[in-house]
Amino acid sequence: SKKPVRVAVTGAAGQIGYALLFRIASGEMLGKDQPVILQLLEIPDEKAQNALKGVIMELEDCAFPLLAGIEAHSDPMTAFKDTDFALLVGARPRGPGMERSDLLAANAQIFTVQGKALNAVASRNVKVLVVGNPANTNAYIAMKSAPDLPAKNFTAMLRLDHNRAASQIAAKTGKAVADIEKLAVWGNHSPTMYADYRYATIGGQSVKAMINDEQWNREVFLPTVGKRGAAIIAARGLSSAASAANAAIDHMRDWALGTNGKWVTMGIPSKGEYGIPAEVMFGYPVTCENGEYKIVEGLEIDAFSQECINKTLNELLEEQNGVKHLL
Ligand code: NAX
Repeated sequence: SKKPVRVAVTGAAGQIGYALLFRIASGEMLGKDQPVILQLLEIPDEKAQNALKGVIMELEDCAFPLLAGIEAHSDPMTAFKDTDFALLVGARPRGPGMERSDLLAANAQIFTVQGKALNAVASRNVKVLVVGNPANTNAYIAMKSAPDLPAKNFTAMLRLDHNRAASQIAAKTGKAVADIEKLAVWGNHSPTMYADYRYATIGGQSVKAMINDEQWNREVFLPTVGKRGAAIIAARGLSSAASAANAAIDHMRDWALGTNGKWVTMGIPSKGEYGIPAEVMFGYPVTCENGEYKIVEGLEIDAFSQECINKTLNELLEEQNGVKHLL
């Protein structure tokens, strides 16, 4: 049987953590033949550490055959030791009266510390996924704080936006979500993201031609996908957790095990593709093979798409500028 791999998860006692850990431990992320050791990080706060203990008791009680070990941590320097995968879910939420700049600064603090810890103790091949918001900028900060690790190992979660877009398209066309290919989401994980179905196909047929309604694209589809998180908060009284955890599983599984040529969306550091400045953590269509992602290149960007991409890029550059002095 395979040697266990180490999977670190931060914010492990939070609501995404609760929807995520059991699926990782059951083999849904890395395969039904891959044992895992969970290295769970929570803040030192007694309440959080107690909650983490409770989650660990439940993980134990599942008696997962693939779960080769569970560790509880309050320090990233031990939580990230030799880790092969790191899912950075824990972040500072926006409190009442908190300015955007305060939120950026609080998260910059967390992700500088965690980036440095990864740099110091993680496996040199660690695959990092940042879920905690602002996800792209937090991933950028962690990457910049880990100069000894390859920049390409740091990614941000755009997969929830991708999956939301796919489900809206399936509903609109009456087709199966599993049959949608070549969907892309560009930019920031925020309402400015640009979900782009111009190249998408279902059963080889063009989705754009099938829908044939540019007004629906601009006035219904894009706002629905962009504001889906807010719609879920309004309905549920809590932010999306199960769908976010599911997207994190999808992101890591596809990165590690490959997509068989299928396009997925990942937030990754730009190397200048599509005119995005280098190092910006940007949502791109990618394919994955042998543990590496590759940007789908050569897509034509029309005027409307360029406008959308510029908008989400400008927002990201603003966020990045807001934290530059803290790095
Ligand atoms: P919760 O507040 O339920 O859980 C967060 C947990 O993180 C808490 O238990 C907290 O103690 C812990 N935490 C905070 N700072 C930490 C640190 N420095 N080290 C370790 N643990 C720490 O939030 P939850 O609903 O689980 O959401 C987590 C994050 O995901 C939030 O930032 C949220 O905005 C973000 N999301 C990102 C999404 C994406 O697509 N990228 C979608 C879903 C979600 O909104």
